[in-house]
Amino acid sequence: MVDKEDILRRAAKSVIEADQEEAERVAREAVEAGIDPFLVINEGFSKGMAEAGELFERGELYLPHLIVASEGMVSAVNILEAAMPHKEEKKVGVAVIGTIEGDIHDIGKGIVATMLRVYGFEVHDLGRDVPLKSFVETAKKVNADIIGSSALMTTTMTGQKILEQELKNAGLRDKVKTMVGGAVVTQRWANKIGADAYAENAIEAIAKARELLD
Ligand code: HCB
Repeated sequence: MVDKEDILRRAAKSVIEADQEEAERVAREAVEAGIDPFLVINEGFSKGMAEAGELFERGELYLPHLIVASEGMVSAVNILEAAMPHKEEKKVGVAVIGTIEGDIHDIGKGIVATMLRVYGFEVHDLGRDVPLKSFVETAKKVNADIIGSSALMTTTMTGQKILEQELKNAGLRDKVKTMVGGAVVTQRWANKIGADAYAENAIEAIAKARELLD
């Protein structure tokens, strides 16, 4: 019998220890045991990544370790995402999502994109290091209802502010809602730059995106 708490603990540990094989094993075991894939991502792998980030900040863990840890988390998340059921049959809205230019962090953005898909959004994921003009052009092209931007660094969060202005310049700001997120981003930042919503995690992102479209 697979113990849920044990799975969550092992998921976090596999990221901290940058053990890709164990990360994939834990993900597969979680799927086989029917444990909510999102719970495993949020309460297991993401917690491990947050702890790895703290160790990195304190100089107790180095960048190459973080890179391997990220690869392990990405493959585990892929296994879990493939097991997520589709919750909505009807299309809820059109979302454009990406990580702001200059920023290559894309794990969290990827999770938000998947969750939006699971909850019925048509998602256009532009990837990472995305030029601001691509957000604007894609939003126009696909007639987006919402743009979700992700920034993990203080140097790139300013791009979210410029994006607000670029959308105004393109005459799109009244037609599209904006949502911001990423480790360094806060509700205060969202208010300051005039974004429509801030989401701390993927679950909140779904709730906020739905609220904005209502
Ligand atoms: Co990176 N890194 N990193 N990093 N990194 C951070 C972000 C620091 C905070 C670590 C630190 O110093 N404490 C720091 C930024 C400092 C700052 O500006 N304040 C940092 C740095 C400095 C760097 C480099 C510059 C390091 C270097 O080269 N010297 C470099 C970046 C180069 C660049 O981008 N140009 C770098 C590189 C890396 C990797 C490659 C090793 C790896 C990224 C791999 C990848 O993404 N493919 C990495 C990682 C993994 C991290 C940490 C440890 C974890 C980030 C992560 O994936 N978290 C991070 C420390 C931290 O965040 N505490 C560290 C897990 C996900 C699930 O959480 O917050 O990203 P999330 O997403 C959540 C949430 O925010 C929300 O929902 C998601 C799911 O729940 N959300 C949204 C996210 N986007 C949203 C968008 C929306 O619209 C709505 C909600």
